[in-house]
Amino acid sequence: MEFIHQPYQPEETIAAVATPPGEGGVAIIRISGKHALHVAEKVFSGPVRSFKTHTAHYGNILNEQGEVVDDVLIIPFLGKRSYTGEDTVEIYCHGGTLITRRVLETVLKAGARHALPGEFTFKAYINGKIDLAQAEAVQELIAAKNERALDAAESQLKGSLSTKINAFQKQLTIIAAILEAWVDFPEEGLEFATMEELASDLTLTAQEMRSLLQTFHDGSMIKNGISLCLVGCPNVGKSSLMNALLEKERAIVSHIPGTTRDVLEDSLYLNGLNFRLLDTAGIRETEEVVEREGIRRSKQAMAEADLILFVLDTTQELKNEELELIQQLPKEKTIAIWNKIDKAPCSAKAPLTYQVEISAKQKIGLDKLKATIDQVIWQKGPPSKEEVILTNARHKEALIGAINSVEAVIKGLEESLSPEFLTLDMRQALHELGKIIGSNISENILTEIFSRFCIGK
Ligand SMILES: Nc1nc2c(ncn2[C@@H]2O[C@H](COP(=O)(O)OP(=O)(O)OP(=O)(O)O)[C@@H](O)[C@H]2O)c(=O)[nH]1
Ligand SMILES: [Mg+2]
Repeated sequence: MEFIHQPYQPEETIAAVATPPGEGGVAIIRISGKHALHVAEKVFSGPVRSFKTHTAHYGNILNEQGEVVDDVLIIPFLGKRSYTGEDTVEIYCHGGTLITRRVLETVLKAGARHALPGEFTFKAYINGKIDLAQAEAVQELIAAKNERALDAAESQLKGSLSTKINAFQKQLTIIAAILEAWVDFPEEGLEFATMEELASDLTLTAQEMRSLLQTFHDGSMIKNGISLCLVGCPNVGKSSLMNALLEKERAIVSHIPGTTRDVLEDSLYLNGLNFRLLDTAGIRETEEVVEREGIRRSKQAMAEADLILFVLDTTQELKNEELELIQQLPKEKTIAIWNKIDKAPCSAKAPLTYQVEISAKQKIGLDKLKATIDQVIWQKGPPSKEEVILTNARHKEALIGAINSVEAVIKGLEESLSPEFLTLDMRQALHELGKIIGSNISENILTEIFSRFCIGK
């Protein structure tokens, strides 16, 4: 992205519409930079430079000819006390597409440059208001599709992840310093700690880093949604259950076995999370070409699913196909669903950990099913609002890199490797951690991160 590269001048004053495009009650135009007050004073009917920070003032936006463009509210945010960490002025104008554009054009004519996507947040980052992990959290906050993703992004924006990474850096820096001293003054030996002490400190840090890494599983479910796949023999009621969960007639239901031929997909919002619900063709032996292809797709969807809803018919004996399926299904992510309990009480049981009895047709037992889905997803209980969870693949990669380097140092200490080698790995570990919060980050990565933002943010 061009603003990361030369001739980018961070002191340039930029402006953009900060609210989404389209019509609304109010639109906000944000001006940020050294000359933000000067630009605002040129277009506003009042003495902007004499306004106190964080105070609202009513007046008019005037064009070069002195004609009124719109009547607005204007708020200056001075110095460090702004989103970007530099003088910022926000103009609250009427929220029409045309009027907003006119106000923005007037501001640009007065000397501001149109901001690039993510440039306000980029300024906040280079002005030290936030670190890189927090800047990325801004993007995740805007893109959050469910309550939990929003909680995770909010906590990351407040700096919870950064605090944790800082703590790791601190612990590793102390050990790195001891090792570096050892390299510089080998004759003095390891002065401040024994090899065993260093190895045990590092092991502890590596353990903490690994537990943060483990949160990525939850983090990516929260952020990217969870795939939930309905499987079973024909006619057991998979499509009926899909419709019951979605509360609409999405899939065709009939008494003829083999009704569903293809994988059907819809989105479902449940317990604060986003799901992709998949209905599949009933699995059975068949020579029919289309149905065979449907069944192949069922098995593929099943293999890729995060969670499997294995539907069984309470009124029928377990079939051979079902017994075979039970053998193949991953127990930790499968829920056996005994359907049609309105017709007969459930007597059979399958050797699976999670079992629920329902009637898709009469909508009985659905709450119990939803609770079981929750239970299977959060095997160790759902993360609390305060818990730091890793949601970003870039952070995960860097953390893995750091853990590998720390483990190399531990191994090196155990094998009494020369300290020069150990310091190299220590530096690498610190470098990897630095990538997460942006203390040593390449231009390419910055470009990649900020180009995902929208203009005005
Ligand atoms: N009594 C009763 N009938 C049900 C229930 N759920 C489904 N059915 C009936 O069972 C038949 C099959 O339902 P579907 O939902 O089409 O079954 P399916 O598993 O999708 O079948 P295929 O698409 O052929 O694999 C229909 O006649 C449904 O009305 C239930 O809870 N109780
Ligand atoms: Mg079906």
